[in-house]
Amino acid sequence: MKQLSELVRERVLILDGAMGTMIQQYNLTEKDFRGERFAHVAGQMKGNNDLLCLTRPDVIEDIHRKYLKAGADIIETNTFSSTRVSMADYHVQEYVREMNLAAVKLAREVADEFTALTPDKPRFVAGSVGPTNKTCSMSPDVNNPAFRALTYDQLAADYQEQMEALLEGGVDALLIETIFDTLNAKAAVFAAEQAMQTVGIRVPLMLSVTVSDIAGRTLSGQTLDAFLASVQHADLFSVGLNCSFGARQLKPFLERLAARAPYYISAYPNAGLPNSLGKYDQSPDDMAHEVEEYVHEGLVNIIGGCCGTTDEYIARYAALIEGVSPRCPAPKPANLWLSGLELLEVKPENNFVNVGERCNVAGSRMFLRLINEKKYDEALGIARRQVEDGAQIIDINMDDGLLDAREEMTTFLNLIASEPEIARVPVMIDSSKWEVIVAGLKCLQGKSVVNSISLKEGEEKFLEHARIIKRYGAAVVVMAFDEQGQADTFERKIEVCKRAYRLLVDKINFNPHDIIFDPNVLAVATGMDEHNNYAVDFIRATGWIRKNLPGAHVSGGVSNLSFSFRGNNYIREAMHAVFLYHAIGEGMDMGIVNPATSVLYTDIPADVLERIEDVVLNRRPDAAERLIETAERLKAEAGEAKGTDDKKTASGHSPLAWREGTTVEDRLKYALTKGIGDYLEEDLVEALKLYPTAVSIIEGPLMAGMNHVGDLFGAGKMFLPQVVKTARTMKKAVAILQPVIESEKEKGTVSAGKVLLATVKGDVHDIGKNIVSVVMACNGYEIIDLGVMVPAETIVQRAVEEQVDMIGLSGLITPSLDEMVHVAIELEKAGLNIPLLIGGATTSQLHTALKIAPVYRAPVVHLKDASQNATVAVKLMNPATKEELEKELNEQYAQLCKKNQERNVETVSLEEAQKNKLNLF
Ligand code: THG
Repeated sequence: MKQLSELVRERVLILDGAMGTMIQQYNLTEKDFRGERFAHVAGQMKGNNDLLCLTRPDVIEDIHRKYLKAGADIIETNTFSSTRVSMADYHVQEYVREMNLAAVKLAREVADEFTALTPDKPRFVAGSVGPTNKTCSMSPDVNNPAFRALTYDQLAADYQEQMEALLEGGVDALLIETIFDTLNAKAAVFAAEQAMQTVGIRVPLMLSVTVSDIAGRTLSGQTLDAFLASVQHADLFSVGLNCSFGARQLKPFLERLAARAPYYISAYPNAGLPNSLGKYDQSPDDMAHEVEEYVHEGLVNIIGGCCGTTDEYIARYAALIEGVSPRCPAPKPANLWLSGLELLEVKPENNFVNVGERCNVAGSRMFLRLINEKKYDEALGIARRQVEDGAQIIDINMDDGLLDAREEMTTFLNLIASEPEIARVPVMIDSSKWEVIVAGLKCLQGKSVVNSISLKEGEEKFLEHARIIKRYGAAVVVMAFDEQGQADTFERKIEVCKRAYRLLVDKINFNPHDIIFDPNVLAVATGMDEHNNYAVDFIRATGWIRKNLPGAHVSGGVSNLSFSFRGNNYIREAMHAVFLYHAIGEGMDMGIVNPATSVLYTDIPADVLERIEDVVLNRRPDAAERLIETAERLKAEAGEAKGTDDKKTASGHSPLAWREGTTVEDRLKYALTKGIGDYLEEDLVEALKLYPTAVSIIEGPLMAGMNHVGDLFGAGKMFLPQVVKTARTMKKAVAILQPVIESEKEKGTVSAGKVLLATVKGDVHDIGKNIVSVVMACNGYEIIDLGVMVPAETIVQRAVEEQVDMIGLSGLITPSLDEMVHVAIELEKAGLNIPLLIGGATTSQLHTALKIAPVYRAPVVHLKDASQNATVAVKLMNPATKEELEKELNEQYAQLCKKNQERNVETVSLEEAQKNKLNLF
């Protein structure tokens, strides 16, 4: 029988369609989901599709059979959420192993049955592994962006448990799908390797990403190029895209992926975009028509369907692939790929990559002080400034005797993850402590650089560490140290680097492009003759490495060179410029530097240049003395003139154009959009003089800023982490205004209110709701978050007890729409008149108008995305604006109902789907 890896070279393969859409057709009840066995488990079980493998195996088997009949070559196990962490929502986490085993058995038996009928068309089973219900890269806690609901280790352990069962059960491939956070995906890839090793079976590994905005980024903010760099270490069979949008809208992103990915490409889009009632109503023929373009343009190797697709859709595919030769994977990258939220490709032609050195407790007194005092905002400012100044990577070092380096590294990297302007670039994890490096690797969704490893403790330790780095998917700086110590001559440097290279490449198959040699930049002009040739030896070794160790890069800590000239920044910077000029000429393509340096090689006066080159190139024995002389002369001349550093604030934002000659409204809007908190205090003090109350500042300029953010987001010009960051800035602004609001309250002025939030019964998706909670809390509302799967009775009861001002209902899946209607009916029955906010991917204004608003007397507002909540809430809190809003809503709803009678189904535009994005999860 042919293997998957053979067949994929012969033709385009067909994957099955959605499991959830099919299950819905069986109209199963709570009882079906529970069976006898889970009759007494608390909470609701309806919606726990994976449990059906145990309670209604006949249904799942039937679905598999339908997809195989429709022509699927590969069917997926019904295990998308069969991990401990996801199943804990239903209190059945103890059964995950059994669920996975049962799921494979069901799929395996039907697939084998079909293979036996047509042995020339073998059928395969892919173990479905979803993203889980938690994200490793974002904090669900408003007050603590460094917090994580789930750690890499917990997640990897849960994945491993699931994957071991899938492998033991006999899957032909593992499909890690609907990836929205690359750190989750990296934990899954890590777990897959562990599981395959433990079980002793290797199967092809398939990844499938879901993009969540029209700019083609993942929910955690990465571009697809950056994603590819992040998973480059994995031995992948295929990558692809699923869910997100319909086939047409997904195509540009698929093209992007197919152009770069050296793997087979899969695509399984939704059946178009959801309509206003949350249904996918693209017809099988329409969808097939769009997927046909993928096939005929040679974009794909594997096609299938996601939300809204059924066996009818898949049945159309066989005709599409006939006679079409499959796509060949793109060539393997011949450059170093690194990533933060964006890709950094280190190519020969872009000659030099700046690594910012300033986030180093050993290399910056200011940074050390800030970390010691836990002033993380300001410490982040140093990182942000470096990126603004042109750093393409930032080095982070927390090695200090009095710090818990591991904890500080974790905290700082988690904080960076919520700062999109910083997280844009890759991180270099700088530590001499191995456990700090590993802790760092577990925090980063991008492909980072480990700084560093060396042969100083021998080959075994060196290779052990390199293997682990490879498994976590990072590049590595190798210092030219060995058992004898630091290599300080040309001969020693090349000997050590050559040995390290051969070990890495030959013994453990380390990607040569991922190796960055550091032949040791050591201080010159120290007064010791043995040190005079250090720079020359470094530069020569650089040339040798670049010629003789193909693929490898050369970097170094440039500022070390000038330690003898501490206190004279101009001479130091000029020395660095001279050193880099010569080293880059020999092929040094990275360097740890102060990116704010302003001295250019060509600007150094001839006389000074000559003396510096005498030192750097070791051209005369008295070079050091002569340079010291020059340094002293320059210092005397410069007098009090100090370094350039003082002009900027610690946070890294120069007091720039945006603050000058602009109105306070403009400045507040700018600060909110960019997420800059530094000047809020002074701007708000100014605003308080112009506005009657603190609340009116929130409602006015601050809300205008938030609305602007909403617009930019809707237009695909901002992505989620940026929005979350602006919400945090809003929180800061509200916190500054809080004391004033309190005093206004005493005087009887209205303030923010109390909001109850809940994901409705039957639904466990809460990322969108949590974002709403962050945004509202940032706007000064008191949030009572009831969590997920909340029954209507609980919502009514708590709303009464807590005397809330409004209730927000969230849901992702289609059945939640009905549940929301149910909640509204219960609120009505209880005689309540508390406004209702409706949000979530499948919700729509039309559904709200047709189904929810009519059953409840209070205003029911549909919100397209989280950024709207605060604006609407403000209106609801003020009786006058509330009345206005109610009138507006009534008119809008009446119109919608009328229009709907005329034209039954209305499909949302891509822009609208995009606006829904915040509620996608
Ligand atoms: N190779 C590799 N990694 C490294 C180094 C290296 N990491 C650390 C270091 N060396 C590179 N980073 C710095 C950072 C700051 C300085 C030097 C190297 C520096 N700082 C000022 C000083 O000490 O005078 C401090 C200034 C201040 O306190 O603000 O020079 O070689 N792989």
